[in-house]
Formats: sequence, C-alpha cells, structure tokens
Amino acid sequence: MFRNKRRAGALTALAAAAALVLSGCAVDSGTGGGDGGSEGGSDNLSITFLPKNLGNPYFDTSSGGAEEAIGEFDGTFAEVGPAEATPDSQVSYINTLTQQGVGAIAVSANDPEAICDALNEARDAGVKVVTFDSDTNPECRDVFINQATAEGIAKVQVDLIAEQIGGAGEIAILSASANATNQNAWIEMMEEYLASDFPDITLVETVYGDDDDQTSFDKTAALLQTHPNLKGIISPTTVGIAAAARYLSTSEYKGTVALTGLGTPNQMREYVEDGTVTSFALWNPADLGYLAAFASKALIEGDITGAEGDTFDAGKLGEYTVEADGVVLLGDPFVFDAENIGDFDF
Ligand code: RAM
Repeated sequence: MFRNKRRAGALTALAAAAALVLSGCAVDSGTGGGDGGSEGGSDNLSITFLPKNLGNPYFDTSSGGAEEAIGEFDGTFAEVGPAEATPDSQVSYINTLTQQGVGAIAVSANDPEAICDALNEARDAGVKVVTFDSDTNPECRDVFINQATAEGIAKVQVDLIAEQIGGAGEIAILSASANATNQNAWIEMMEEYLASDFPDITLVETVYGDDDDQTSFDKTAALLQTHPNLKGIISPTTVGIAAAARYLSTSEYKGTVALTGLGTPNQMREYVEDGTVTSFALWNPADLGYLAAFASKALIEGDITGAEGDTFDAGKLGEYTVEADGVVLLGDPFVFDAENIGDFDF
C-alpha cells in the first residue's frame, strides 16, 4: 500500500502497485528520478520506506523517525508495504518504486535472498538501496543500518531469561517469520551463547508467529501445552512478545512462566505493570528510521557509496561511519523494566 502518512490499512501488493503507478506521488517531480549515480550524486530526495509488513507499531515508529528526518532535509517521505511478512511479498513494491524512479528505498527484508534481484534491478536503474532492521545479502544493497550487533542483541535476551528463571530449566523461542534475516541471526547467536554459558538451560523448541498477532498468540498457547515444564519464553520480535504476554497475562502461567525478548514499551507496559513480564529489551526504532533516512540522503547525494570508512551526517544523532560490509551501527540494546518503562513513549 502507498501513503505519505504513517497510519493506513494494508492493501494487497497488486492493488498497492496499481495505486502507486496511478498516483505517482512518491516521486519528487522535477528532480530527475533515476539519476542516482554516485558520481556527483543526485538531488532526488524521494525516499520510500518498505517495512516487513504494515500494521506493526515497531515499523510505525521507525517510519515516524524517518519522516522526521526527511522533513528536516526537505525530501519526500513515503511508506509502502505488504500486509504479510512473507519472503517475496516486498518484490512488487520494489519493482514499482524502481519504475517510479525514487531516489532511495529503505527496506527491512523478510528474506535475505528473495528480494535481491528486484533490489539489484532498482540499483541498476540508479535507485539507492538501504536495508535497515533486517538485512539482505550484502551484495543486494548499498548499506545496512543495524540496530545493534547480533551478539549484543542475543546476549541481552539470554541474560534476561537466565536471570528470570534462575539459570536452569526449559525455554522456548517464539520468533517472527522463519526466513527473517535479523531474527535468524539473533537465534543462532542465542543458541551458541546458551550452549557455552548456560549448560542448565535447555532450548526445547523454536516456533514462528510470522510477526502476526494471532499466529503468535496461538503459537504461545501451543508451546505451553506441548512443554508442561517450560520455564521461560524468549520472543525476539515486538509482535511475538506482545502476543505472548497477552496470552500469559490471563492464563494460569502468569508469573510462573517467564517471558522476555524484544518489545516496544508502549505494547509491553500493561504486562510489566501487571507482573506478567519483568524486563525486556529493544533499541529506539524511531532513531533507526531516522538514521536510515540520513544514510539514504548521503547515498543519493553521493556523499557516501557504502564503502568502509565513509562518514555522513545524521542530523540530531550526529556523525556515523560506515563499517565493514557496508554496515552502520545505531548503538546498544536497552533494557526496560518497571523502574524505567514510564520514561518511554514508543
Ligand atoms: C518485529 C520485527 C522487526 C524486529 C523487531 C524486534 O517488529 O520482526 O524486524 O526488529 O520485532
């Protein structure tokens, strides 16, 4: 679906593509869309954000940060995205944006490979490609805006669950979609860290809620039924952890089965306050979108190419440097609990 504002219902990919072609409103007309070559750069600051799916407050917040940034440098913000976080659901949007000649696409990938051809066609046509939140294979984009290191994100979640279950017992993971680049990287590192540092904790199962609220809710119920000795759940997705918390909060497991992972304070507040959840982690998604927008601008204008050592200005966040493999790191994950959750509103 296509819109310049953050809140709107999802359309099918086909309808959205048609709407985009008809409206043409993502293109900053008069700026020579497609002229995005790195030599000399372009002034086509038409930047479209493409989240994994629409309807997720995490991406509403990241798009809010992007819109703020793009407003600061007088570009054109837009957001499009599929209703479902499936591997190739973003392809048709990318193709349409390429036809429209936007300056940059900033995408959180549902699959590291499935959107690569479409992205590389976009790049061949002069569109800059930034991944944020969930990467593609590095050869399909110019830079990846990483919210925190995979090691750091894995460690904080395992440390939290270990603390909450007293260092021993069965745990499970409720993830997003099975192909998500970001969750899969974090899960792999969580498995390694569990194996090396927590011999008394057993990961009994990993299930996938597809970043869909109802599916995640149902998968939580099934996990608890299948594993009667389960002591904790890690959900490294804001959709999953909120759905799992909702299930636990009215179940017999409230307060006895621990839940942690990655959540937004606004979605988790009631579950921290009612004792279902002790603590969880995240970064600020608004800052992530803001940084991705400034990286897009720097690519469009030819200030950076994505090479290691490139530096660019990111407005209120300061100056950032591109690291190896075209990665730009936002910062460290942050832990929320009853003491501090009142200080946050996203
Ligand atoms: C969900 C999405 C997103 C992830 C967060 C933690 O909103 O899966 O990609 O980064 O959770």
